[in-house]
Amino acid sequence: MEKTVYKIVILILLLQVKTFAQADTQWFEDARFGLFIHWGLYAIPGGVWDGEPVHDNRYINPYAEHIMHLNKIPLKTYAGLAKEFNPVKWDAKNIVKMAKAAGMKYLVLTSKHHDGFAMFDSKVSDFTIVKSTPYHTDVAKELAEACADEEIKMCFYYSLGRDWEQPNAVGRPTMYNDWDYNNHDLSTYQHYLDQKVKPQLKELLTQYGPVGMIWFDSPELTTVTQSQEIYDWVKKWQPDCLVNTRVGNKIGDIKEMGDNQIPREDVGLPWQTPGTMAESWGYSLLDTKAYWKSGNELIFKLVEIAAKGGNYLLNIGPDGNGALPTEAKERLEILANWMQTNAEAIHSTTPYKLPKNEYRGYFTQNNKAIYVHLTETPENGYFTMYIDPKTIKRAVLLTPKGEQDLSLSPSFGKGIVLKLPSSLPFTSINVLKLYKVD
Ligand code: H79
Repeated sequence: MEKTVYKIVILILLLQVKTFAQADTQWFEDARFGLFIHWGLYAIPGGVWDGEPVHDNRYINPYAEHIMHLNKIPLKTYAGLAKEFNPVKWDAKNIVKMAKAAGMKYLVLTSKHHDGFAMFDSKVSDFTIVKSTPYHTDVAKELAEACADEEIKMCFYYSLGRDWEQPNAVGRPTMYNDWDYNNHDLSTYQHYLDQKVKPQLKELLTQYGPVGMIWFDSPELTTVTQSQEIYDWVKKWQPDCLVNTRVGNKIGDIKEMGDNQIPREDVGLPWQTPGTMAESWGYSLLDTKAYWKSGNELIFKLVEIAAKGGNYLLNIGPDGNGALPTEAKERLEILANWMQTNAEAIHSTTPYKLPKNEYRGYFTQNNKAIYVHLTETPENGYFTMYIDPKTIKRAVLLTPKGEQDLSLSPSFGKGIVLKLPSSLPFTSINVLKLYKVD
């Protein structure tokens, strides 16, 4: 009897530790797909300064949003872009609608990129869209409201270790603003955290309703103590707000992969791949046709990531007028068209591992079904799979007109044979749904 009580007490204690120590990442894992928006003053030059494309031998096509750093543009000159920032074509509601149609469940706005410019109403800085542009509009608020209407989680990107407006944001050599300032004293970094980062994070977490995630970038030389301090600071204002691992030092709730990096297999923890449609994240005139991934390629990436248990955070970069490049719109439409039929094979699914890797496709599952994502179409018109036929009660193809039944028969050994229709609805990936026996 005493032992039982003892066990129960330990169990209760363990459960509490779990609730306190682990953030609830369920909404994030169910989402699988989100929209990244890189937008700031850099959208105006779009990678071209004084008529010259920005050049850097370390890139295939230099990032337009890094132009201030790559060209060592003095802050005073760069800040002059703010006077030209009047994005009359910006339409927050429409962007959120497009994201919703594409099956994206969260949206991440660059509230402050490396240039240090706030795309929200910040009282602790004068370098903001509200104070220093003729537009005077809090676009973060517009997006947050539109997201609330469409039940999309609003999230904010925040450049942590790099801020080229700040003399105290000292980091790795050559990465911070050493063209305007002559401060190389790393000990001043804490002042920057105290005077800009923490107050701005407080604003982001108190002015815009519930925030799904703070998406930190470039921790640079942030120490373990500082990463923990920033992580705790976010939780202080919104305990449910998730933090990605780019807060630094392996701290965070969501494992952030490298930019455009997809891991070989499921990494176990909730994870995310941020990805571009072309090269730059911000709007770039240098992103010519050669650099754009096709809509179908993006579908392949979404499926690969979902099948490995991760999330795809796909980026768009509105231009200086606030308009989306036609290429980005087209791709969002292709994704929306695919998701309209196949979203159930992406949202709220987990990876399904074939016991024998006989087919090079991708698999997801939920309680009701296993989804086979056909990355190649068998030319003989049949699909075979190593699985106990007694566990599958029905097989269908997902089509824009609804589920189309497929003839399902056991194989000679342990497996099933499905007859595919002569024409399949999608040129990218077609999804077979195998209903599990209850
Ligand atoms: O916001 C997007 C990018 O602008 C940002 N992360 C995504 C989400 C990003 N910042 N830095 N990087 C990506 C990697 C590039 C770092 C650089 Fe370099 C350092 C560019 C120039 C110096 C290393 C050395 C890479 C190229 C040369």
